[in-house]
Amino acid sequence: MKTTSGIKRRQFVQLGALAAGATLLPGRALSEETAAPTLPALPYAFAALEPHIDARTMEIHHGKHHAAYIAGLSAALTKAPELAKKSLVAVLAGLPEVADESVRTALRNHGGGHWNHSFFWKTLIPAADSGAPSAKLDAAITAAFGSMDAFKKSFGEAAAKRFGSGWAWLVMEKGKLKITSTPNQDNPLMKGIVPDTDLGDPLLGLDVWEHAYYLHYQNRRPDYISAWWNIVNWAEVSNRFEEANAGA
Ligand code: MN3
Repeated sequence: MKTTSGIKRRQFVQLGALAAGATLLPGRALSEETAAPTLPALPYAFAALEPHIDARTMEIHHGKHHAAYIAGLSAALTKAPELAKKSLVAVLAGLPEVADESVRTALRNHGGGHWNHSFFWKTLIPAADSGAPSAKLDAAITAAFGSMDAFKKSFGEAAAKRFGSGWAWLVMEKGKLKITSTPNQDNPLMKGIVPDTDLGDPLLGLDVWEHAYYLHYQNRRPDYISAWWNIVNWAEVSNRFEEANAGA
């Protein structure tokens, strides 16, 4: 398979009418042009991730929460039309340069929310198709964390320890894998917003906002985290690893 750099690939998440692609799932084919970001379709049915994530949670998470980030991002872009010409990744990486604080905050929260959720939907797949990491990714995880089990334990701890709302991430930075965690809708692309030590190419991200699990798991976040491993799309994560390697 022909590989592309991580940067090139992430540029598929485009923001505005002048960008050729208004479809917003990373890597999705470009098909239509719109003036504002739109909600990407889920690549599976709401019920497809059961019993690990229930259909109602998916329906609300995608149709209400993700939609709200898109509405907020669209509203922010009307106040910063020059940014609508850029890729979302470029906007997120350039947040400190946005002078207007209310626009910057809206882009951080809603632009981050849109990117994170587009990434999250593609990170998931019905359990029967979850698969396994590629041999190269498996070897890199073992080299970095000792074993796959040790990696899952550390990642799960990062997700469980995140106080309040946020995300746990596996990222690649300068050829090295690391586990990070960010609050709210921040992510490892937000240079100048999150600590430099938390930056990198995201390979895997877990949403630990209560809206992601509360209907089914209530306060049992650790149960959600351990169930979530059953529906990780390892082929997608392995592709991201290849692309991050190619772009490193
Ligand atoms: Mn969410």
